[in-house]
Amino acid sequence: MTLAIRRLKASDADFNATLDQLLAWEGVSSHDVQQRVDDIIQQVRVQGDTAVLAYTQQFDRHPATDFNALVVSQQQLEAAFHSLPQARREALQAAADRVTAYHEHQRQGSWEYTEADGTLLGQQVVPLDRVGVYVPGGKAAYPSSVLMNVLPAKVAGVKEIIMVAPAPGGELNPLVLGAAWLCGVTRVFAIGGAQAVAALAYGTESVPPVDKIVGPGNIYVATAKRAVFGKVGIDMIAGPSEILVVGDGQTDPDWIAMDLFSQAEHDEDAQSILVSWDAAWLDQVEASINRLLPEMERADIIRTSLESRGALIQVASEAEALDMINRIAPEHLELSVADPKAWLPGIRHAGAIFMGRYTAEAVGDYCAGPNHVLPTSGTARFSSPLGVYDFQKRSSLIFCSAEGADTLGRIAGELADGESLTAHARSARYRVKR
Ligand code: HSO
Ligand code: ZN
Repeated sequence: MTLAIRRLKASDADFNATLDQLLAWEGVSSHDVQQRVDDIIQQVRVQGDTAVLAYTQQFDRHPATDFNALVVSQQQLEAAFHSLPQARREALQAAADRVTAYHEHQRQGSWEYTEADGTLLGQQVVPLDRVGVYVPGGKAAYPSSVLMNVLPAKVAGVKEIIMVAPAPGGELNPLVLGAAWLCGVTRVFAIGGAQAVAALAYGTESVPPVDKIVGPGNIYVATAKRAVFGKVGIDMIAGPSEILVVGDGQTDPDWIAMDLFSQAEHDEDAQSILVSWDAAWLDQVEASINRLLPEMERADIIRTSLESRGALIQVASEAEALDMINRIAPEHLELSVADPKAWLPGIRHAGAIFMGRYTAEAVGDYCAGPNHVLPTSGTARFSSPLGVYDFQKRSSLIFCSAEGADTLGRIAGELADGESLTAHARSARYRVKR
């Protein structure tokens, strides 16, 4: 059965409306989900471990009868790591080293400068104290995501990293545990869902409260993260995975078909779009898609994703392709063209840019080095990949010399008078030389 992926032409009269519809993604949760999540959070706040255990028994069918059975020890993590085949362990290690090396470039330092009168101004950068990392269960239990969420926090200097991961039926994924051990996660709890997010945000007898929660999750987790935001920081609310490939028609169509599959196989709502000004090549890629699809383990997911949210778009020119990039603001952009560097000055919105024919987006998911937690659903217009800066924060530094206090005291006093804030004015003027 051939796959019915959309073929669109940017010159078609209804193209803009069709594209808008295709890109629309409603990540908002229903009123019903919100109420259940609020209820779970409330129960966890009041009853702590008892509530978390009860929900874990109910939702994850976890056999634990005591909260202690949900605590995963360092010995278990280490054993999980060593239970992996050697090649897998080495690949995890190589990926971890590369991700760490990349993120070390992101570390921001403190800075200061001194004005002529001796007044010093600056910024002191410190890591967050304690961070919670959510790792989903089931279909989306990715060890690579453990690396991508934990390692930037490590590089930032976060001392305590608390990981939560649901264990359906009591089963945890050994690759996830092994990755946690490799990254040096401080503590792991086999809990998930809104109850785990609530436990991390408010703390329980066993789970220490964290300062920020990162990591992807289902609608309950996303809704819970939104609900606890303010009490703790959160990273982002991630939508389904997306890839936009722009091709000049010179790359092997099989490679491109597989790149489109690679994100489509994440889930039915994932989005894979190909743009080119070479119509004959689009036909070839479509033929590759149809030939290769039956070979995929997740053929059904890929089919649904490509048919419901995928597209092959023919544009008139490179300039039109560039417009398309900035309009879509994709999570992943693959520039399968001869001179990808020449495109960079024009690209305003993209989470990660994969440059050239040899750069498969999939290597970025695992081991190139940059983070695979990226802005989705057009949020690349205003946000950036997860990074070390998400685990650092800044304090402003102000030191007034006696002379500086005089200069600044006069200015502040005048402005405070304008706001009728007498104490402000006087506080500043006390330090003004008489
Ligand atoms: N492409 C996903 C990350 C991932 N891929 C994990 C494979 N494993 C993020 O958009
Ligand atoms: Zn992926």
